[in-house]
Amino acid sequence: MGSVDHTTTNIEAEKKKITVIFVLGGPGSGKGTQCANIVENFGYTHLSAGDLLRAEIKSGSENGTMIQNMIKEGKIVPAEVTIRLLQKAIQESGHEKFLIDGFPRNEENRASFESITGIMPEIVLFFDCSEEEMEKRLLNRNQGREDDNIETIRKRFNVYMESSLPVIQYYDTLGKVRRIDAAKPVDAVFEDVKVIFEKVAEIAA
Ligand code: UP5
Ligand code: MG
Repeated sequence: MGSVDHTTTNIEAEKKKITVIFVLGGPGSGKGTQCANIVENFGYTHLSAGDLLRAEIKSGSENGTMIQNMIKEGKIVPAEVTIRLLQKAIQESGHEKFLIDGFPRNEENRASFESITGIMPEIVLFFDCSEEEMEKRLLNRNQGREDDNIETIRKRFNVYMESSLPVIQYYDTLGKVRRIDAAKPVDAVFEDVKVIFEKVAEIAA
C-alpha cells in the first residue's frame, strides 16, 4: 500500500515530449535577461549552458580546470561535456519545455546534440546586436565574471563570428530562426519576444 510503481513511472517519463528552444546570440546580446522574462510569462525551464559550465567549475569536478581555461580564453568546451550537463539538468528538472541558452555554439555542439539526444529545436531565438553595444553591456555588467574583460570579450566575439553564427545560419536554412533586434531596451526586446512565444503557444495548442 502506498508504494510507487516505478515501472509505470519510468514509462510515463519516457512518454514525455521534450520541447527545446535554442536561445542564441552574441556575448552580451541579452540571452539570460530575456530567458528570465520568458520563464516568468511562458512557463519554460531555463538552462544556460554557460551557467551549467560555471557551476561545474565550482563543484570541483575533474573537468573544472579545463572548463575554466576554455572560458577564460573564450573557447568552446567539447560538446560531450556540455551535453552531459544539459541532459542531466533536463532529467533532474522533470519538466518538458526548455530554453537552452548559449548552446549550440559550433557545428560540433549542434551535430552532437542532435545525434545524442535526437532532439531538434522547435525554433531558434536569435538575439541580433552590434558588437559595440554588446561590448558596452559586458564591460558594465560587474558580476565578477572572469570572461568580462576586454581581452576575453574580443576573443568571445571572434569565436562567435567564426563558429556560432554559422550554426544560426544553418538553422535559418531550415526555417527555424526567429530574429530579434536585441539592441533595443530590455522591455522593448521582450515585447518582440512575446509575439514569437504567443505564436509558438498557439501552434502547440
Ligand atoms: N542587458 C541585457 N539586455 C539589455 C538591453 N536590451 N539593453 C541594455 N542592457 C541589457 O546581458 C548582459 C548585460 O547586458 C547584463 O548586464 C544585462 O543587464 C544587460 P545578459 O542577459 O547576461 O546577456 P547574455 O547574452 O546572456 O550574455 P553572456 O555574457 O551570458 O553571453 P555569452 O554567450 O558570452 O556567455 P555564456 O555564459 O553563454 O558562455 C560563456 C562561456 O562559456 C563561452 O564563452 C564559452 O567559453 C563557454 N561555453 C561553452 O564552451 N559552451 C557552451 O555551450 C556555452 C558556453
Ligand atoms: Mg548569459
